[in-house]
Amino acid sequence: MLSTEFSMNLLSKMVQIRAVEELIADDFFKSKIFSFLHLSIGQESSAVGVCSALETDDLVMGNHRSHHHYLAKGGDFDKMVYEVYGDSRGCCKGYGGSMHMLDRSVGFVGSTPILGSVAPLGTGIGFSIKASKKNNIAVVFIGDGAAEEGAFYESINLAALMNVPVLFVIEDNKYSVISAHSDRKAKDYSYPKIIEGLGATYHRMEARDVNAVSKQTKLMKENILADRKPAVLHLDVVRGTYGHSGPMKEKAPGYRVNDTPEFIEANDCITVSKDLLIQNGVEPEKVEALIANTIKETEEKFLNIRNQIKVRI
Ligand SMILES: Cc1ncc(C[n+]2csc(CCOP(=O)(O)OP(=O)(O)O)c2C)c(N)n1
Repeated sequence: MLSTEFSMNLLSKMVQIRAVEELIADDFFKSKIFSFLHLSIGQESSAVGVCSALETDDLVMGNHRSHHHYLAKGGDFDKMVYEVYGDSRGCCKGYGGSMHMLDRSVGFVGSTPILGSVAPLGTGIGFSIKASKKNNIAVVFIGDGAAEEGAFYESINLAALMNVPVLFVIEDNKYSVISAHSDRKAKDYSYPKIIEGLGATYHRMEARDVNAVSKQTKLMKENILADRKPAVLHLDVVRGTYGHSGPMKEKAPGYRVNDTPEFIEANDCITVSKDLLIQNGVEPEKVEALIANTIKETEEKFLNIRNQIKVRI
């Protein structure tokens, strides 16, 4: 059972991530953000839940959509905002932009937008952890589209062969840009058959409840360390109303036929996690105050940084 304080912290972290991404999206056209932008809005619970079960020395990598991974692992807020704007005070000195998050001090060892590349990197990082005899794991976040790259399967195979402590987290928002699973996968495609067939443990769940994600990650980390066997945590997430990339909201896009506004709202991870806290006895006023304070603090912090941005051209 997770403590109320722990669950409130998870909610606050998700709210912080969403608030800063909404501010960045709003500012995108008004200012000179040259970076590509992939928002994690709607998917915050996967990053926050997973990272809440990790220690600093568990090394995490993300992909092209990684603001939430970076902040959830404890990455420096100011350096992230600077990086998105191309400012030299950013976490990659402003050279990388939104798709290149990095904060080694908290065990966030990078994000890479080359789809699938994160998988072999994750196995390599896991191997370095094994070689240094630490009781930690590597964790890589990979989208459902990127998890179709051959490199993903090779990396699981190698990790299983060499007993590498690595957790691959598939963040499955159902789409690869605008292609749904049914457009991309053979009819009988089976995640468990493929992944377990390669020698890894496989678990699939919805990521709406951040606490459930946290508990499952903790369990899988323990098993990886005990069995010295890689694992795949397959998280079903619901992307918010923003498009695949960029700062624009999509209005009833043809490719997201089942993701009606009502469905997206009902499955929103912040709403679901907030409602669960209240159902478990936390006073609604306390939860609302936490959310309001987090948004206010995030806005103040963001504006403070935003006003000092020097754009690198
Ligand atoms: C090797 C490679 N091919 C194509 C792209 C262009 N691209 C960027 S994101 C993306 C879709 C990724 O889908 P998924 O992995 O499911 O992640 P999501 O964007 O849904 O979070 C594509 C095709 C790329 N970055 N790298």
